[in-house]
Amino acid sequence: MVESVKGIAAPVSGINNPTLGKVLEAVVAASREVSRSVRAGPLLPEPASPGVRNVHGELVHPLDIVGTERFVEAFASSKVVAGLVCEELDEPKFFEVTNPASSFMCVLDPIDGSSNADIAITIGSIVGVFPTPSQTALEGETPFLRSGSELIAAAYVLYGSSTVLVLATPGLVQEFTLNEESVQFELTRPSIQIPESCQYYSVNQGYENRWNPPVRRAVGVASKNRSLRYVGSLVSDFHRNLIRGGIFLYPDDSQNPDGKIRVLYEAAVFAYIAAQAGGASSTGTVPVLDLIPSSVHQRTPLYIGNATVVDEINEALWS
Ligand code: AHM
Ligand code: MG
Repeated sequence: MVESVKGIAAPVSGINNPTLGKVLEAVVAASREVSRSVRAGPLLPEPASPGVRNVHGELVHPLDIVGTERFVEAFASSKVVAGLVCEELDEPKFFEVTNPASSFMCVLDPIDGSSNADIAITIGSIVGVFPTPSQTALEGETPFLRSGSELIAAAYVLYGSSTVLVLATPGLVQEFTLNEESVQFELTRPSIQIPESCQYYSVNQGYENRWNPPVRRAVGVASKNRSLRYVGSLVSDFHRNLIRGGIFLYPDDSQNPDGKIRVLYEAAVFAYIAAQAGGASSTGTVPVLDLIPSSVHQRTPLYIGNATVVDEINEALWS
């Protein structure tokens, strides 16, 4: 346990390494600012160059720009984050650190679910933390081409009806809620375990006619006797399913043969968090945590949440 992480109101369990505590401080500092910008909604000033497209060809929302800038600044000034892969940045970024041997590499989706940003619906930030590899030169994509099983911590922040930070460290998932008055995060769920009962399934059912027969079978299994809930921000759908019990599916389809969700800064991060909370995940072929991407923006089909239902989905895909 570290005694204090700036921006969090109590000692934080699960973080025994003060350097890792600094990474968390950077996440807290950036997300508090992003939270303010999210709450401004359409009152957020337009960026200098609106209408830009990102590396994936998607229109960049002003919040994507703010989110990227705040996290990049926070990681750069932490002096403990040596590198960053960000959804909005074509290439990995590298930063000067005090001690490379004890530094970290982060993966980031600064604003997940940005299609919901203009309609006041919950969006979030997603962060994964890897130790810096000692034998690999810190340049290009190579130091990031590793499986989620190497993550040592992960977090997401939800900008919803309240701002919530969920932090996963080995064997422990905690939730903190931002107290808007003190601007401190306070512990609100000290140890999250995904419920054994699976109430909800989350999938974009509108894509049904694009699915192949095994995927239809898998969705059929996952949906049986469950309520459908789909926000369209993975971070929101994941959070509900983590707390209330559920399963999220974003399969491959005829228009997205690799699915839509990014391996490094979405699937692997959530797979790590789900695993620490007793859940599971699959690409439909392998456990997500075993998947080593061959490029930093690679996509994957994703099935994640209740461990029993993930098994049933795998069985349905391959029967
Ligand atoms: P984004 O990171 O560009 O916002 O895209 C990822 C989002 C996920 O949050 C969400 O689960 C998915 O896209 C929704 O996609 P769709 O509209 O195809 O259902
Ligand atoms: Mg995203």
